[in-house]
Amino acid sequence: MADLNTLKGKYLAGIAAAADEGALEEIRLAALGKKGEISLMMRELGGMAPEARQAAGAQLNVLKDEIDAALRARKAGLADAALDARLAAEWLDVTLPARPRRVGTIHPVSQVMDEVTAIFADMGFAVAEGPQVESDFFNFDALNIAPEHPARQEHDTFFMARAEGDPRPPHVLRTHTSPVQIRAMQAQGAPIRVIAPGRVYRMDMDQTHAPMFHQVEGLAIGRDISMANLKWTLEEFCRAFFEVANVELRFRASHFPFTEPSAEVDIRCSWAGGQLKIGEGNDWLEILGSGMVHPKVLAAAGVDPAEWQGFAFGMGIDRLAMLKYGIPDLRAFFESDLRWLRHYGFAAGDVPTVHGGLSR
Ligand code: 2NL
Repeated sequence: MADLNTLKGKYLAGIAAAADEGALEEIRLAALGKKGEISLMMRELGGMAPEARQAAGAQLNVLKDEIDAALRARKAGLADAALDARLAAEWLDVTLPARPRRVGTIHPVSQVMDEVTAIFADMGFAVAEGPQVESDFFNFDALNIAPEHPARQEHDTFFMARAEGDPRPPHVLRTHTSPVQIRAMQAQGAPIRVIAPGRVYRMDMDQTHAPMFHQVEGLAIGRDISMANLKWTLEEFCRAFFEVANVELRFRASHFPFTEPSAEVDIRCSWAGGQLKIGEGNDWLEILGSGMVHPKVLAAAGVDPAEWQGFAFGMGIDRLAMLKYGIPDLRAFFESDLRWLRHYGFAAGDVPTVHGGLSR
């Protein structure tokens, strides 16, 4: 029988030198496999004399256990080393701040809507909404826009289809959000303070006009609300919206069927160097239309004009967004160009508030 110490030395050296699990398995098969060296020697015990068999058997069993233990220890050592290597290679500092990755952006029109809403909410105005397909009555009649009034053509209204022979006037895509305020007055009565932001539609399409655009109208009705309250409200709005301490407004006499008197409002600005600065310079920029709500409009909305009066105003959101954020072309607003949206869009988490800042 081969010298067991030589065998032991050979296998333990092999095990110590094995570089991976595959090499260990080869050694196990060579020693302890069915046809392994130790297993064959065990089989030879059968032909031995009883005393010799007992001594050799015990020695072989010891050797077998030693090799087995060495295999297990080396296997565990290799696994530990592999884990250590992975831990060293794949470490990650989970305390590092996350890299912010924006998923989509807030469109400048939505941003300005949110800003305007936040400013007027701060002054006690509720937000009202209404249908975009509106009846002839709410879009025109209730607003003192008579059937033959030129505004009905000027507006270039989108009319909905009617069944042939239906004598009723067709519904329209609302040309302003005023009908929302008529509905709010009908539902709530006076006193009332609401703004109505939303989409409006007019048949118009060029560099500065789109067939769908956005408007915010505002309405404040009370027992003694005057033009003075209108002026303060609009000044306060402009200060907050344009984020400048000083604004100067100019009221120009104008005409709307739904207000009397009516005024268009300009804001002092400078275009020096092609850049708009609000509150300084010698230019004037028209930003909105306004006036005292016409008594006929109050009456059409179920509010007694002998008891109640108030102001209303309307402004275009898209143009305000272009002015405030330096956006040159209106048509890009509705093209859904991702590069444009990433450039002009706002982070979704930055909700505008009057106290926390409107835009960053
Ligand atoms: C403009 C002018 C204006 C109004 C809208 C209004 C609403 C009701 C009653 C009376 Cl319910 N008026 N809205 C008043 C004056 C002007 O808009 O240039 N908008 C872009």
